[in-house]
Amino acid sequence: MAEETIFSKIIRREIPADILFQDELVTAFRDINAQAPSHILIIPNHLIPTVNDVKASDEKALGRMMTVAAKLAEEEGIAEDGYRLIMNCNKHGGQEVYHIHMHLVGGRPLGRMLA
Ligand code: IU
Repeated sequence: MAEETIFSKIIRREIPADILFQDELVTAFRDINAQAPSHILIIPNHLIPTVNDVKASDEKALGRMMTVAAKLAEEEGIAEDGYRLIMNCNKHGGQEVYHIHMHLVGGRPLGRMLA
């Protein structure tokens, strides 16, 4: 069994976070170290440590992460100008929290860098 991270506590609301959306599959909250005016993390409610661990049975939650990203981008007012969705995997990808998460980053020009 993979070890829980702080994100499981955020999902269960055991520690505070600025949660913008939650349903039976996913949770979205503001990143505590925002890199842009809008920086939101969208995560599955069940623990998947890295993208390498993704299974076909996770597809429903992963699809929901995308629809929630689009909805939140609209709500943040960044949909038209644009934004970036990022998922980091393992050491070279710069992953720090081993519960997969999609970064939704926008609100300023992000340049040509991938991350
Ligand atoms: P990474 O893709 O694993 O590098 O991103 C982890 C992100 O989680 C990073 O941007 C942190 O600022 C963010 N984060 C958070 O929002 N709240 C927390 O309690 C912790 C990390 I720990």
